[in-house]
Amino acid sequence: MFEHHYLNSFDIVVFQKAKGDDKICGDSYLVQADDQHVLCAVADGLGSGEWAWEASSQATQTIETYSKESLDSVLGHVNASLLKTRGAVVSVLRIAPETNHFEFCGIGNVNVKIVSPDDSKKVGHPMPNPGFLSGRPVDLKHEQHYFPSEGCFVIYSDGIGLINNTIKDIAKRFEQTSHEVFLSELQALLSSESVSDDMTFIIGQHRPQFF
Ligand SMILES: [Mn+2]
Repeated sequence: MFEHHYLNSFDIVVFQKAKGDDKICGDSYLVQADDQHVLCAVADGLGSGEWAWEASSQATQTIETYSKESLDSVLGHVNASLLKTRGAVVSVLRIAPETNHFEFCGIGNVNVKIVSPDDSKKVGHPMPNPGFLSGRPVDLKHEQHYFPSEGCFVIYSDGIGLINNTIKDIAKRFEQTSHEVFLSELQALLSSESVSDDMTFIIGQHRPQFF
């Protein structure tokens, strides 16, 4: 499954695939924008199939409902909403391109990386909190960092086993090629590198010159 979004000067591509021949993907995602922000979230439901999907889709619906609040508060609502489910790991990224900063809050193994177009510039590395959300009390810290102009972000579930260096190469290719070429390269890479799990991969680049 592929999707393109052009939101608030961001060019965003989503790739999602269920584990093996499964019909239901246990991951869910959300991509949305308002005047000042772009928000992306990936939730990976514990286990697989319908139960996993139930938890992860509940998580992204709750994020959508509370998306104006601080991200630790958003994930607090998500936690409460997952009480009767198996639970999920979730990461939420909210970027404000005009003020060059981003907020991040995550729990568990959904990775987020920020890549600067200019390698000499330092960018923050968001770190998810340990654990998962299933209605039990959790300690949620949220972070704020600098987001570079024309910077790139990726957010992906653990069905994708990509390491830091590869992410930089992927971001470069996203900048340099058409979406079609990019997606075929990404699929080839994922079929060689990924583990057997549901996978969701979202990449976005700030491209103010296009809008
Ligand atoms: Mn997973």
